[in-house]
Amino acid sequence: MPELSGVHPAWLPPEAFRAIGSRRTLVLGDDVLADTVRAEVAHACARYGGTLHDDRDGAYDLVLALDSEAGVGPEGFVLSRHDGATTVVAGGPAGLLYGLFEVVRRGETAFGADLPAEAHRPALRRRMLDHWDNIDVHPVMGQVERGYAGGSIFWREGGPRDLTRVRAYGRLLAACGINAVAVNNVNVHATEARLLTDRLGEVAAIADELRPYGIRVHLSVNFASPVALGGLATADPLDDGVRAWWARTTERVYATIPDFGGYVVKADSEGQPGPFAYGRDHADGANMLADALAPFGGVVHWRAFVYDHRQDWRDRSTDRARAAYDHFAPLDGRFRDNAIVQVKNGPIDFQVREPVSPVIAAMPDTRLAVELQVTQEYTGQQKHVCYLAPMWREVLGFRPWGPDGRTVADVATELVAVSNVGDDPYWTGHPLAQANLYAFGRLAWAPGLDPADLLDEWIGLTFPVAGDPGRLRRILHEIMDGSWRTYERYTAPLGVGFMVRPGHHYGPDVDGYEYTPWGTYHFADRDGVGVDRTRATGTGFTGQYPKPWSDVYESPAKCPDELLLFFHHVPYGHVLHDGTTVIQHIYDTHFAGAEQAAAMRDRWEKAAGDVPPELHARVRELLDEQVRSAREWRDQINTYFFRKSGAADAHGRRIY
Ligand code: GCW
Repeated sequence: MPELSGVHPAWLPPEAFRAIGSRRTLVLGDDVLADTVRAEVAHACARYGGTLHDDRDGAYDLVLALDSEAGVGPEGFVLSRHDGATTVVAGGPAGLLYGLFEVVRRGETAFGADLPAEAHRPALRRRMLDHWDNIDVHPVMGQVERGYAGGSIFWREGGPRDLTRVRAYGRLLAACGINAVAVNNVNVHATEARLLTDRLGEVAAIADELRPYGIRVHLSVNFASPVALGGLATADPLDDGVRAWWARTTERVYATIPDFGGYVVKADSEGQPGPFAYGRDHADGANMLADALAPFGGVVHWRAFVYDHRQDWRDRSTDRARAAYDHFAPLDGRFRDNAIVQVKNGPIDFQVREPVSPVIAAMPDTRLAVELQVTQEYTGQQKHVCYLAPMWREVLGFRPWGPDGRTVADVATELVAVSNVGDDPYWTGHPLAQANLYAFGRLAWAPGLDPADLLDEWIGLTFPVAGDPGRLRRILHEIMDGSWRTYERYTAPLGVGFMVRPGHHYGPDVDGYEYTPWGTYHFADRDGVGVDRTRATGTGFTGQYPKPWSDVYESPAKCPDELLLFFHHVPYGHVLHDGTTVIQHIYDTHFAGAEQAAAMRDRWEKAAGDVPPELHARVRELLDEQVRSAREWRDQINTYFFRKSGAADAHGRRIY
């Protein structure tokens, strides 16, 4: 448990271990993860005066032991307390580790009142973070694509870096339940492609650091590797030579990293190579890699983020929202068991508000991973406070087949997210963005958890307050609980997306993408705004949903307001369910959102004595930027729609 100088401890400051560290603890088990648990306890005891034991005969305050018959799976554990002893009985070594962190989370309460046996096990078997890290620094994208927290924690200036921090990272991830990490960008450039072959040692070194925390390493690979790295004439997935190349290459990977997790692939998407060049489909491509990985127990994550990024904006028949379903739904049933189709939560691209992707309900015979974006590409780029757990909770709890059907969390076999971590001292750039990383892991473990409770957990661990802990908690809840909706208010009205600056995606630019090839349009004209995706008169996208949603979304009267303009093109005078018109809603939400951003900044001032001064100053500076940016959004959006519609604000506020 490296304590790193100059690096914020996030949700594992030494104080988080106070309750354990001052007690007598018995740890039983003899594998690498049990060793980690022992090391954690020993470290805490050295600080707080408790003791670590390995002898069953004795009186202990905390017992952590293994029992494969516990009935909670290899990662689960049963927690209980009676007769003055708290017990964690784990189904496997990983359960021991997760049990320890559950006790950490509870702190003193874990050693208070008796607790009847509580079984804990993860809802999703793989809980994975994808890094979009490059080895080289890209002239436009920087080192981490869509990274807002500095450079990569894995590589610096073209080579591997000191990995001490990666061990600490693994520890943080294990403490919130994450068990897999893909280390490199899904856009696999020439240098990074070699991580599969002659630079594999760099991946092995990362795996060594993460292994003690139960985290397996995955690698993004370039589909054209047989050509680029192997010197073959083709990367055709049905070609015997190509298949043999992948089999050989994969065998070498496992010889070096025996617990390697598998490959992540972005194919035929935004210019990445894929099976289409050879007249093959995504199942052919994914299955070839799945076959290479199967003998070693590996998996391939094959991304469904496939669409035409060279669309002619004049072409009204192509709808980017339809693309993933059109490509993948017909392939259901054809993917191998160890090929996992990885679907973004929404049909477009991580916008602040999107419906749930219809692909999730369309592939009953395929293993699906749902992909979220923790890095805040479209949600304020870690300059804005935007606590995303409420959005993810909505996604995971969405019932594609209606109120009596299963949820997204029931359908998905795993949850993946794009990491928001870099080499920044606070890990995530914005110190409060740590909460998103924490909440992602916890929701992947237990999708039913309440976002406000998760925030509470995170606050309690991260800010051990000397003074009045209630005040800081209150302030952070006031700032963060509703921050996603606040961000939505001052940016994206009623499900319109992509009104951002092209390229870097920060700040407003209403028409920035309107006449581009990217397929992300709002179609605002003098009469109305929104995308007609109905079956009756539009692109037919609503038909990709099962009932009742195919009917709900089809009807402008039934469609939830927050998605109205995602599914319909309506006049500015269209009346929403709350009685306001669309244009008045745009004005009202943008004025309110900008005001709420300013109120966040005022609240934060009151926390000045409750957090370290540098952290307070960093957040204050960022809030200044958030307030400035929210005003800019307010004024550009309001002015744009005022000029288009000519409709005055009912309250006569200033529009330019
Ligand atoms: O959101 C978009 C990003 C790209 C990213 C792509 C993807 C890694 O703008 O930077 O590429 O999605 O998910 O593949």
